[in-house]
Amino acid sequence: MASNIRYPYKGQGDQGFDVFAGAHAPDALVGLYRAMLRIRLIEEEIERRYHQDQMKTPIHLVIGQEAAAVGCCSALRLSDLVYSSHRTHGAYLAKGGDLKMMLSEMHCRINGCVGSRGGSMHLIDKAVGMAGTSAIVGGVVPIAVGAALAIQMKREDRVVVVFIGDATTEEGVMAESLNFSALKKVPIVFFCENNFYSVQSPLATRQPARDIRAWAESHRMPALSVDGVNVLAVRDTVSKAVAHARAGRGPTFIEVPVYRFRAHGGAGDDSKTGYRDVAERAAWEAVDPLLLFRQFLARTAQLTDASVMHMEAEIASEIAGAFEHALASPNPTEADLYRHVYAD
Ligand SMILES: Cc1ncc(C[n+]2csc(CCOP(=O)(O)OP(=O)(O)O)c2C)c(N)n1
Repeated sequence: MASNIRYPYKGQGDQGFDVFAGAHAPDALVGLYRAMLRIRLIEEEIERRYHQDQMKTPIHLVIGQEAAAVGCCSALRLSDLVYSSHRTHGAYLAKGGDLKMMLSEMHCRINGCVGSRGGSMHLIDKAVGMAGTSAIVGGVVPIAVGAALAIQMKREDRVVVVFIGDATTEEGVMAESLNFSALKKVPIVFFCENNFYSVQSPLATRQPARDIRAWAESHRMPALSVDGVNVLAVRDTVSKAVAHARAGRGPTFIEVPVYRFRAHGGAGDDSKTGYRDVAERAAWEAVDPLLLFRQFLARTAQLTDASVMHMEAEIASEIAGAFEHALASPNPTEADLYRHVYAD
């Protein structure tokens, strides 16, 4: 099977928590775990209900990639802006996007976060800086660069992070965006979740054997790699890139190796179709970001089974309430179709 997979490597995930933990209050560490757990449980409930066909939207689950979203967004301020591609759920929730509005959107209700026009691939919540997403691979990247340019021109004290996948680095607009950002030193972080697949095509069938990080660096900007299953390492690396941008020193590219435990789209896993090895997925599941961090927090006496059960119950109740809210929400009317339409 053609593959450029370099991870998981020996000791991944577990090796790093001690290194970073000292910089955080224990409450903050538990908060990061809770944020990842919340995304996992929301995703599992979406997956569980998806076959009921009440959610009228494609979905791209982030189960397995939670440490990347939470580590990244926890390094940002509310006023910072996040843009993302089609795999939106993690970034939206980690940036603080409203769950009820997200689920209403996924049920095509008028009180959805974009008024039932976008579905799961277009989650926006401007109140928390979740600024824009696009289903067109690479489409959001120049929009994010433009937002960073506007911030620079208006001398605002904020930064932009754009979530992209490994396949996005194959789009022409990516080279233009890296070039322009490096030239103008706009305050942006390119956050590349490399999950090694584009739909069902492995990296090796799409790119020559190259190091994505080094490719980005060749555009004359700092480029870093960070262990995407270690929430603290991700947070630390993004914090450095954000400080660099805030200081007016321009963009940073971060490559974040991760693995999606589910299919490219929809519910369940699609490994049985043969495009990826079931054993490969199992190796990554052994370094599940939630599992490793929970083990670390238990070992350092910051989390107990009872406290996790309490968290799970609280989150389950929030999720049930949010689904109830979405299902009880009104559908758009015909008149709603014409709102935001400016041409005859
Ligand atoms: C311009 C464009 N080409 C193709 C597609 C179809 N498509 C949707 S998602 C996807 C894979 C994108 O992979 P990646 O950017 O690595 O993100 P991932 O899905 O792995 O998170 C493709 C090819 C698209 N939406 N837009």
